[in-house]
Amino acid sequence: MKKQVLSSVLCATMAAALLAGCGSTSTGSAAATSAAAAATSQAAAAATSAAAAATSAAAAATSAAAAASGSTIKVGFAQVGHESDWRTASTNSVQSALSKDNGFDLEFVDCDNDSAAQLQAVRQFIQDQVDYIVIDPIVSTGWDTVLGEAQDAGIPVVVIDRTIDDSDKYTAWVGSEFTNEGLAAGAWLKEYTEAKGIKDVNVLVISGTTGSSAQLGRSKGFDQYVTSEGWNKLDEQTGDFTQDGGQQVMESYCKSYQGKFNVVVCQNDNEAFGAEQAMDAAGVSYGVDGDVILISFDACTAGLTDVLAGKINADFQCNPLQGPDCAKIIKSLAAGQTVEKQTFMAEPWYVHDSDLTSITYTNNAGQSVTEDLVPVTQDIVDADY
Ligand code: GZL
Repeated sequence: MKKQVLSSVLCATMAAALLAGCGSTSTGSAAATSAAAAATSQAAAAATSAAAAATSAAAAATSAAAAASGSTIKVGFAQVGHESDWRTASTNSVQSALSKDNGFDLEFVDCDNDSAAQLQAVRQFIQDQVDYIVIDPIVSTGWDTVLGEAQDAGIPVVVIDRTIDDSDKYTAWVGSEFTNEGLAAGAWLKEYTEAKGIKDVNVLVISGTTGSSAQLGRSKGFDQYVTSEGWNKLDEQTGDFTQDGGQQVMESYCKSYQGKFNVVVCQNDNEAFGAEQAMDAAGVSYGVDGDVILISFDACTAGLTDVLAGKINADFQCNPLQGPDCAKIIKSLAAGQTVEKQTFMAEPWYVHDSDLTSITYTNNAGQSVTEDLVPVTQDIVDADY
């Protein structure tokens, strides 16, 4: 059944419950992103627990309606893969929000970081005549043809996390402003090196999956500071968002640039864990008491644990919990309502030291923003995704 007609009670319950929780904002501009990103750790922790409460409240309301209507919403989800802690949290968030109890029949495909397999999965969903398709696109291009096929089949597409940059034939997107993540990292490094009196900044970058919007945005944002501050970026190679990838690249860097670098930027926590292993083996000290400043992205639980321990100096969160928003969007569409084209996730910037309390930078929308830096505590680690 293509359309799920839900009672106004269910929609009101869903809207109230989910608006209380998942820390996202619906906006056409990045302004709300920067405001939301200023959320404190307590707000983030509260949002996490509220999101859990919201999801269970919505489940109760939705399962009643689904039982009453006797139908469920069939959804095909083509996930990037299983490359990182972040990805595991993303998969769990979508699977728990689009569960049978919540009125969904979810067809899940792990595309194992293979773009051809991901396109094939979407075409299979079209063949299976699902009601909706959810995609987390491995790379940001090559999508217009298959999205046109979904459109011709009358199947709305919801994109989560990474962006599709060569087509707008999808109904909604929920995710992060990746360029702002890179800009925030650059703004923090500027403040940090100035406060520490570090004049020569020699940077090595371990980037994410080449061509993914997360990699493109983080590189674009950080490189604006490399240029404006005159930092010396010695090299940038992809670690493909994996721990093995981060370790292999860092092993090579330790040989090629021995004694020449004092900053390592890893575009996700799993790469940072691999880089730590390689620097340990090479006898290179890093972190708040080391010779090398280590910057990471995602701020997963294990990443924040390393920030608390002083191994990672700063970790720029990328929020993986798009499940509740995804469910809310699909339920709204099933009820014949319109939805925002873009929904940005709220995401704090975490640091070890508390001497710097905020950063000010010009975000990707050209606005000057000031955002909190959140010193990591055990409570924050315990409340994380
Ligand atoms: C970013 C997400 C990235 C994470 C990585 O939104 O797509 O992919 O930063 C993950 O950990 O593998």
